[in-house]
Order: sequence, then structure tokens, then C-alpha cells
Amino acid sequence: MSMPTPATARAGAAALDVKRLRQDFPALKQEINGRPLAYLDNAATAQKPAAVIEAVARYYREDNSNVHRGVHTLSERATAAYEGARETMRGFVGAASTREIVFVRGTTEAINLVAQAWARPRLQPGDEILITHLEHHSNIVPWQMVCEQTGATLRVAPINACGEVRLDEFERLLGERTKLVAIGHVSNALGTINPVRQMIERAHAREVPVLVDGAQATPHMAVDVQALGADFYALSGHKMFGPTGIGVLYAREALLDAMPPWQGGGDMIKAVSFDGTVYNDLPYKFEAGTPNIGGAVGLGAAADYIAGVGQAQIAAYESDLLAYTEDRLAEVDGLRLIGTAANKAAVASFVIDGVHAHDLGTIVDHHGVAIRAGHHCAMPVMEFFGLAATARASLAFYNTREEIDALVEALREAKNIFG
Ligand code: 7TS
Repeated sequence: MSMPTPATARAGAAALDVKRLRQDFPALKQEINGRPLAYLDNAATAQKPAAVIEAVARYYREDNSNVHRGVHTLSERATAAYEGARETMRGFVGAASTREIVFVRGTTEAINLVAQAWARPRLQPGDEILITHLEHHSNIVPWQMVCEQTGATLRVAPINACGEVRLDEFERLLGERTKLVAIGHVSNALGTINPVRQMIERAHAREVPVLVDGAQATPHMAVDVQALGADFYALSGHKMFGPTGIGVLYAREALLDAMPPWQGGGDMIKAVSFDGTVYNDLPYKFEAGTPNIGGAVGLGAAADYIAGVGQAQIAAYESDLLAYTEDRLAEVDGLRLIGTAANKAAVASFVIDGVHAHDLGTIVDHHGVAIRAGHHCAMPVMEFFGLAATARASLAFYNTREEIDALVEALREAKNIFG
């Protein structure tokens, strides 16, 4: 297969009818402070299409019941909807089996599950977990906790001035003692796309399993866990146009099989007596208690929605829009882009001389433009660049050049007021 050329990428971009797609998102059709909303905070959470809102509402209106236990019709329907969503998510990430798809609250819970159920029983003092300097706090703190619990050590692969992981250093840090690598697919603070396939290959050459934090990847690109070779892959529903409070931990079956459950309760057992408990089959062993059934239904609808739009088209359109965003931002006097990796997705983080990032966020909101200002739960990244905070515009396929123009106009006003 040949690589897509810029011409085919442009054709892909042209194929996305953004004006029509925006009609699918009720929240986008509103004014904020008298201006059309320009929602550029998608890395925090994405807006939801009517298809997702309706799927959740229909589930509660018509099928609401508990799963895996009732013999009555509603319970059978709820179970079918929940397990149907699992099959959809299996296809979405390219897993071999639904046994490898564990529903969790989101990326944070997925990573904590791996930290507590995979890493904690295995790690010894002297063992190492290798992450990168780009990680979101949820791919740092669970590993710090498990290091405290086991005496293992956290190692951090450094980044360069563009915000790219230094692969030479990554490889150097992968050693005899490394027991797990945990890396983000796409950085939420900078937009850097890590070469995860290459990093996984290097880890696997040393027989080290790899967890990929995919929270910022699944809204923007097709993910195939088998093609990547990922051992664990975590995602959040709400960032990919689905509901909050639902996400997926993908894990290779052999790994899940060898892991003890991390929470006990209903549904994760086959039989319980005071002499002992027999745990349930995969993936139920990791889903204690009544799950977020409505959330899973909504997540399945979101995955179907993304597939309907087309992941290649989304990636091509956003790549074009990001280039436009960076070009327009460069016109703002005193603006500095933070994160200039060669391979980037959907995020423009920046600072402006003399204006605090939070003031930027407040002023652009007066123009109806939603961006995020702060450390983006990636304080080590901020520290690397010597900053307390950046302003961040994060894009989705429904954003337009007009919205970027509104951002730039608002930033100019902020610069006039404070600069
Ligand atoms: N990993 C990455 C790369 C993220 O960007 C986030 C959330 C998480 C993990 C945690 O996901 P959760 O769904 O479990 O909360 N990132 C952001 C952000 O950039 N702004 O708000 C949340």
C-alpha cells in the first residue's frame, strides 16, 4: 500500500462536509456572549452528536434494566445493548476478541486498573516503569503510587525543544530492569503524536509490555491495537464524542487472564461462598458492580458515528485545519507556539508576551471562543518549557476556519488590552 499523498489528503479534506456535520451537534448551535460559540476545547471533552444523545435517551426510555442477571425481556435487551457496545468497541480498536474489552470509567481508571492489577503484584524493588516527559498526570501518578507500594522506580524519557520524545534516550532507558512502558499516543498539552509503533517494537525487543494512553488519539485517527502491537490501550468515551463516565481498557487476553481482579463485587464472580470465590470469565472479572450501561450504549453510538464520518477524512481535515490555525496564530504579535513536533494532532498550545494564559481564556470567552488555559494536567511539560500555563486551542473535525479567525481576532483584542 502506498502512503497517501498530499493530493489525496486534500481530497479527503474536501470530502468532509463540515457545515452539514455541525448540524449533528446541538451544543454547537448556540451563542455565547452574543457571538456564535467557537468550541475549541475538545481535548478536555468533545461535544456530543444527536446520535449519541438519542442512543442514551432511547436506552433509558425503552430498555433500562440491569445486565447479565434478569431473565425478563428488558434485562435481555439491556444486556444485548451493553454487549453490542462491547463488540462495537472491539471493532473500533481492532481487538481480537470482546474478552479483551473492559468497560471502565475512562482512561484514568483504565491506567489505575493496570497499575494495581498488573503492575503491583509483579513489581519488586529495583524494577522500573518507563514513561515519557509528555504524559498527562493520569499516566504519571498511578505509576508513582505503584512505585511507592512496591519499591519500583519511575524512569522518564526526556523530550526535545519541539516537544518530541527523544527516541535515543527512550531506548537507552529501556533496560534490564524495565518491567513496563507507559506512553501517550497523542500529547494533550502539545499535540505531539508519538511514534508508538516504533516505541512498542523497541520495548518488545526486550520483552517489555507497553501501555498506550489513547485518550487524545481516538477522536482524531484510526487506532488498531494489533497493528500497533499495544499490550494495553486506554481510551475515554467523552473525548471521542461519547458520554462521560465510560471508557475502555483494551488488554491482550493472556495479560488479563494472568491478572487478579482489582475490585470485588457483583458480576465479577461465578460463585461465592465463605470458603472462597470463583472469579468470572473475561472481561467480567474486571467489571465489578452494575456498570455504566447507558454510557456504554452511548460510547458504541459515538464509535459508529466516527466510523460514519470516516477516520481518514477526519485526520486529513484536521491536519489542514491545524496548519491553518498555526499560520493564523503566527500573525499575532508576541505569540509563541509551544509544541512544534513534526507529527502533531489537533492541538495548538501557545503563550503571548505580557498576557497571562488565564486572562486570554477569559477574554476570548467574551468573543464566544472556548479554549483552555492552565497546565492541562501535564505539569512536567509546562515545567520543561519554563511556563506555569499555556492557552490551548484543541480542535475537532467540526471546527472551521471561521472559528479560528474568531480566536485570532479575540487574541488580538486581549493583546491590545494587556500587551
Ligand atoms: N490521558 C490524556 C492524554 C488526556 O488528555 C486525559 C484528559 C486523560 C488521560 C484523562 O482522561 P479522563 O477521561 O480519564 O479524565 N485530558 C484532559 C485535557 O487535556 N483537558 O482536560 C482533560
